[in-house]
Amino acid sequence: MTQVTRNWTPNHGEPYRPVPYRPARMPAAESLARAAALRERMGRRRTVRQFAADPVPEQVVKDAIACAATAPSGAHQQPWTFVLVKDPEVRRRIRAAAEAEERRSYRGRLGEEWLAALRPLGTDEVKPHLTDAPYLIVVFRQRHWLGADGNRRKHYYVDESVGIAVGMLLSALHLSGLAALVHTPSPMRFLQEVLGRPANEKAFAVIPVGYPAPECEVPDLVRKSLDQVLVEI
Ligand code: IYR
Repeated sequence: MTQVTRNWTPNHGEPYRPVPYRPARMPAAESLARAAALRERMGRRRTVRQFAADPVPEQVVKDAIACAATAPSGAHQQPWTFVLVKDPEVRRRIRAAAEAEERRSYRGRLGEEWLAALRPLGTDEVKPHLTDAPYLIVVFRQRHWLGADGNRRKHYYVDESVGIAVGMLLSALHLSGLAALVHTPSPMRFLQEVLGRPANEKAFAVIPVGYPAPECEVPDLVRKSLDQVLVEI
């Protein structure tokens, strides 16, 4: 596959015109109330591995992707593509290829230290969520783009930018009432082939999206407290 996304330079390389940005200042009391409510709601987000086959309103998923695509990015290059996989046959192909890679990973490729880190979560090479969830969002990072002269041009801070966008995607999905899982089969090259993405795009994560299955269980894990993650100076 030699085709490369022909992308556009932000603003065609011209300086952006400054425009006023004057969002109404939120009163502190409202900020405090919203922040506390958001903290509580985000605290209830859980990674789900058992999905119901029930359909999900497609527009909710598309709106969440549109939210993700508002993420800040290096040089505003927006180096991402979100492939929304609805076709059950394509999901089956992705599952088969992912499980083949994961079998090799769990049977030795990960190494003992990595396997030990995963053991408390009980993950294994069987990935039913890839076919049970009604949608898969496969996120690709664009490592470079193709300039008008046909030469490759670098994108900057690609992993950071795409990571931020995925964080925003997970938040948007959760706040819209949907469950998700960030799945990172390794190596992920098969995704580029199955989904026919151009050579400049590399898969970043596969994100099954749907409702939790009625029998869904999650590990009773503990998050670090604010004290443990926040340093004030
Ligand atoms: N990609 C494998 C292994 C895996 C790795 C990490 I780090 C996890 O947090 C979970 C799983 C898998 O998806 O099973």
